[in-house]
Amino acid sequence: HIAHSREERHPLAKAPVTAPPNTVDGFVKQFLDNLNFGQGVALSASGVNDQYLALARTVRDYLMARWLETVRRQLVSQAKGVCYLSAEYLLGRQLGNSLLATGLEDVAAEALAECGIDIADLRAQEVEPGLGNGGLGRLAACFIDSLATMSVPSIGYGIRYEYGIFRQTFEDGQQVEKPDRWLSMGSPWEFPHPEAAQTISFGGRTEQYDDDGVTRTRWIPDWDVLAIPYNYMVPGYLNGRVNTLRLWSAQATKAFDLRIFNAGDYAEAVRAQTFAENISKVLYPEDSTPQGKELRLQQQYFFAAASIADFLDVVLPPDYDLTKLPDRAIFQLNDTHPVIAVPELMRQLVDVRGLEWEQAWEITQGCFAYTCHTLLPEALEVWSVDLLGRLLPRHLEIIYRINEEFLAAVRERYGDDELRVRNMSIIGEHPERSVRMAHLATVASVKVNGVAELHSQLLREKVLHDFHEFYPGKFTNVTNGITPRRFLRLANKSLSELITDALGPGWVTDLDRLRELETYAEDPEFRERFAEVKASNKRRLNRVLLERDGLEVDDTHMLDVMVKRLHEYKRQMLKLLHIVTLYDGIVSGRVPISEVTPRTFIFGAKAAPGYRIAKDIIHLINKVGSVVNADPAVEGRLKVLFPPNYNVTLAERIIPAADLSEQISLAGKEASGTGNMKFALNGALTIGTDDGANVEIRQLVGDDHFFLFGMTEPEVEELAAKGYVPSDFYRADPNLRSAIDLIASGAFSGGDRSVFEPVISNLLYNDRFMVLADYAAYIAAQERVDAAYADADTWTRSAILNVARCGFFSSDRSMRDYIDRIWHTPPSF
Ligand code: GPV
Repeated sequence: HIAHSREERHPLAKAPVTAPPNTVDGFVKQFLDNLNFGQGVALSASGVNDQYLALARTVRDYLMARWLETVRRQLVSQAKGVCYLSAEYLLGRQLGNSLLATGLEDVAAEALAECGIDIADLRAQEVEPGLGNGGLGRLAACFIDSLATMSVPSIGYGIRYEYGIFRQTFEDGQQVEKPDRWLSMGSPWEFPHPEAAQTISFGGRTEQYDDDGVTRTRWIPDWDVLAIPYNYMVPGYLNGRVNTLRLWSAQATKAFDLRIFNAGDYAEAVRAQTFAENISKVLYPEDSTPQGKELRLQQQYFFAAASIADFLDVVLPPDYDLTKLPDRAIFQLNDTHPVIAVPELMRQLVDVRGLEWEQAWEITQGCFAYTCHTLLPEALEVWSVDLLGRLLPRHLEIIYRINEEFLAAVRERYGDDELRVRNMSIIGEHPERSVRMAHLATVASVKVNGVAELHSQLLREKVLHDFHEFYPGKFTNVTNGITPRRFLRLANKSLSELITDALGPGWVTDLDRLRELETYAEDPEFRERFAEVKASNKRRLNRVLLERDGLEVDDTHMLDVMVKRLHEYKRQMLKLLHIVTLYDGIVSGRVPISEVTPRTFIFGAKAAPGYRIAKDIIHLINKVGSVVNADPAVEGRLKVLFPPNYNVTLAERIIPAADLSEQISLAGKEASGTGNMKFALNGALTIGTDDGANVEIRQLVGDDHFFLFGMTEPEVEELAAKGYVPSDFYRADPNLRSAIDLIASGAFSGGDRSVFEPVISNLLYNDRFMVLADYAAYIAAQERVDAAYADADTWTRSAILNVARCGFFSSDRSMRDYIDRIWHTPPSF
């Protein structure tokens, strides 16, 4: 246990911990101390990495008093708090955010300048912790930022992957993955606590035993590993609060070596260690498409069990009355990845702490809430009973019993409606017997939420329809959000200054205040300043991409951006067909070059390493780019840029520079999207389908300031029902046919027609996400974009209105919704 209320003996320890003086001199002293005593180098002998690490530790020192105080107050108040359980946190760089949260940006820059150091060089040294794949992981990072800023008692639990999302490189236009060695240059933001390790067990069998006349079950596992907590600070914005993110790292136990491997064999013992430590070695790079790998289930149980044990044993005071747990904690399940925490809490309560099953189940059902992030059937996690039973035999028994009682209740309600029972069962039978984690999560949770209005509606009406009927009131919506600290204030300093000039400070934590910009949209001088901000962000992006990748961004071009994971349903192919159509128009002579709006297209996208067609599409984008960019007939009016390794750091540079935001998923497939919000808040206009949070963006900004196109979700359903034949669209539309034929002809593959044949036949004969069906509408919408962009001043007005009307998408608002509808955890101090 944390030293729960121990009297400090030394008078110095009784005094509150204080931060170093908030002055340039104070900062210099702390920095030099960290450099000399922490890094062990003199300033004159120090390199950039030494200096970066010393700077990081200095900012940390300023946060420390607040962190200790936050922990102390929570210990005293025992207020209800949120345990956010997430397998991913896509944090982005820490230094800039910490300087912002402490209000030290200017002091630090000046202090370092006095030491002859440009702080920008040190910022550039930081390798971002890429402990997530995409939207889901970034959402978790935004949420913990908002919780800290809103002073909500909360702790984030997750995995400290030694290797985060792979570093993407291109070789001859094809994606090649390199390991992300993010820890190799030092990790100044983390605090390991080996003394607070938890032992996590796996495998073995269960047995029943007699406990004073009561039959109980115990689990006799085969092997175990240690879970070592690493704490990270989560600073609130200028509010003196610092919450905790606790990430678990796997380490071998002695018992482990003995049990599975022969003692005395040194090489075997080391192999055992490697085996154990594999658990937190690497982030699985599949976004929305779980592969059902054993190591992944190990990861999930590892962090879920460590987090539950940590909360019960370390965070709660000793002898806590566990029947009160629902008044003290809510475990928020970020998708199904942590759902194994449900049977784990049951096991803790029943097997370890001796509660009755019924009582334990009531507690458990009061402590969990589940967020679903998808509609794609292949993204709904299932674990084969075989695998789960081998790895976690006791948990499988618990899941079976939960299911038995649940299905009994279903039968009681509906009679012997066996079809319904089969559809709702936590256990699926086809193609193999497996545990449906979304069903388990739904049964166990107080609330189930989708992540945008349309998504929540489709969950209720389709994916989890039977559950909605069975548990009316359990389902709710919380539309996603993004933190305005990182994605506006930090990423777009010039726009932030313009906003502050107009509105004064305060909007950063009260984003609805951006509404007040509406009147400024009518002010020509303000519009001019806004346009200059956009242009300067393009120039900054040009500098970044030039240095990073040797790519050039022309600040007179419209910047048309599609950045997100590469997924067929997101339809990067549709964007590419637009580009090929424009190019085809020029080279065929159908469109005079003078009529082509100069555009730079930027793509950013990683593909899961085993996702063949996604990698082919990356290859094709790069090849189209090489041809278009080099063709003199284009006269530089079209440029296709695909900087490799799109990540949070690059997003912070690209998004503020964008004019046009591409949000073109097939309606009904993108649960929410969050990039869409980041672009709109930074003054890009959206071209988008009626999908995910696009729907809400359009409702807020208005149809005149949003380029809507494509089928609606019901229209998609209708087309699917009557039988979608993509080649019909190919035959009927000469522009589409010509663009596809151009790719098929080998024009982008040195004449080799075989290279992109799989992409082409996938489009013509499969096209699961109906790219061809939406092509004509998309091209027409892009023509409306060109026409609108021709009137620069009107475009700028629309851009300002996008900023003014998107305050709703602050993750502070998302957190308020979770608090009001699900958590009931009021702010604390
Ligand atoms: I499931 N999402 C993700 O990034 N990874 C996943 O494994 C799954 C969902 C995304 C959705 O695709 C986005 O629409 C959504 O905005 C995001 O989660 C956050 O909710």
